Amino acid sequence: MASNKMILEASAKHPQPGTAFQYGTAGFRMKADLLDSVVFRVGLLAALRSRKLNGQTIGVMITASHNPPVDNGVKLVDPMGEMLEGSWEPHATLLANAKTDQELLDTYNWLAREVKANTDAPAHVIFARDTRASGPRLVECLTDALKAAGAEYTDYKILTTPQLHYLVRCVNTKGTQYEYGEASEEGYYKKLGEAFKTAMTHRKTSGSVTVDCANGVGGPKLRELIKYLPRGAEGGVDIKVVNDDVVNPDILNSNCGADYVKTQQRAPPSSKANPMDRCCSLDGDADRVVYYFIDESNTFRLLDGDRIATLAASFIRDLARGAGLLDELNIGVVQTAYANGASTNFVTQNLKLPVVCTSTGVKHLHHAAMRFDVGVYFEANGHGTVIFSDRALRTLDKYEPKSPAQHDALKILRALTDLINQAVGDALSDMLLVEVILAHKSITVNEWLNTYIDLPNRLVRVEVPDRNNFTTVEGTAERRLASPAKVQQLIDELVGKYKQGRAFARASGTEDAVRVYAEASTRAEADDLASKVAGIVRSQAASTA
Ligand code: 16G
Ligand code: MG
Repeated sequence: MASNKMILEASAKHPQPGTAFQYGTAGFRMKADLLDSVVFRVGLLAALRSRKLNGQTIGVMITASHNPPVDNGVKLVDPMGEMLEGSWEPHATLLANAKTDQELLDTYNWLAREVKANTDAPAHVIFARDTRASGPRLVECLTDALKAAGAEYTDYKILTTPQLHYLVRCVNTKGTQYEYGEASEEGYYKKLGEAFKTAMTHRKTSGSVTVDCANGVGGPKLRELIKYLPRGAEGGVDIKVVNDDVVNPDILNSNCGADYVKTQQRAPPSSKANPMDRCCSLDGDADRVVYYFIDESNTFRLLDGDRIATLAASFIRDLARGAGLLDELNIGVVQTAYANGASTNFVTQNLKLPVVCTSTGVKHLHHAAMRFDVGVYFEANGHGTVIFSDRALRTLDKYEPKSPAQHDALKILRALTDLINQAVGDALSDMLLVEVILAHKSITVNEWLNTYIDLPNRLVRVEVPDRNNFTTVEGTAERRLASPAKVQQLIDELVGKYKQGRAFARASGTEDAVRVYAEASTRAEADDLASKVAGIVRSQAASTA
């Protein structure tokens, strides 16, 4: 039973450090030293959220993903394993910013009345953390809150972010017609392992895949998953695990991992890969993956989230056609404005599938993907998954194949619905999906790359005095600026001068900067466009400061 006195006493152990916090695209994230009170308060909110949702289980993940080891973060997971509902983000911010213990208690009780949650009703919370040194301390802050709020909880210790999302969905669907899987870490491996085996029937991967685990939680979890997967010789896959040292927490995300590879456009310096070897990198909490290889002329070649999306969309479309279900299933692709224009053209013109563009951040893409029967969504940075609607699952379930070929295609499609994490983008599951597709299409990474040619592009980070001066026009998926005045007009006039030119600027949701993206038909033009748009942003930022 929760009591005001218990919350006050527990809160006194975790005072607010006088910092202003904001629940952003990836929850709260910053220097771990500053997070004790934040995590405590997130615990209170998790209990409230569970109570609001009739005692359904809410997840709390403690991680700072690809950030440096001194950082940490915390985010909430809703009952079906999706991100916290947007309307609750301001509640998290409000609790995190209460200055004193009494103000926190008052805000908590006010919030409970506001959302109509009974603070004495049952509450269930499960949580996990990545491998950061600050994790155990932050877990104590969390459990202090859950005890004080009278919530029942389970500590799943160290997990990848997508594993926690999986567990939340399993717990909440247990015993229903939507039962997602066994609510245990082992259940996760078993589900992926069996689906992979089925999807690989009569296929084999060529060579091996080297997986850089960013020295994060993905390393030990991938080693565990491998025990459930058939090897290459058995019609499975040979996986070489590298950068999986989690004993020394200081090397997490250091010169390796998906973020390094994507932003530096190079393989980790530690890589021993030979030309044409298939490689991929996970990020620190294993919810992002990008592929790459070094080509025969020793040039680094990246296969990012756009490439995974086009590969998956083309495979699924072919399977749906093979099964005789192409007209039954509404398949679509969701991207952000950062997707290379060539990938968008490939999907609409070659695959003849619709593309939807949304704002940056997984929750926006996930939401848009839910409007399709099969929604393929990826950010260029490697966050993404494929989600199947209930209608799609029912269609696949009851369909009677009319030929052996249809039977085979249907079998693979059904296996994909289990292989692909339906709750959230999952690097381990996405990596297995790519391996399955490459085996089925019997193509190399080079052939995958040559499916279409990317437009040259450039991303520039512009530091500005106040990024909040840069707002976007609603409904444009952050592709057009509403303010500062005139800035969009200047960008438009400029873009018109470049062949296949496209450029946009938006305020980052995670740091104090404006990001500029530009693409054009040649490298020189893309670079020139990006630097000129950055120049416009800089001068407009200065004039509004
Ligand atoms: C967060 C988002 C990521 C997005 C990035 C954009 C999640 C889990 N993470 O890391 O999807 O690409 O922010 O950062 O949604 P930016 O706003 O600084 O460009
Ligand atoms: Mg991540």
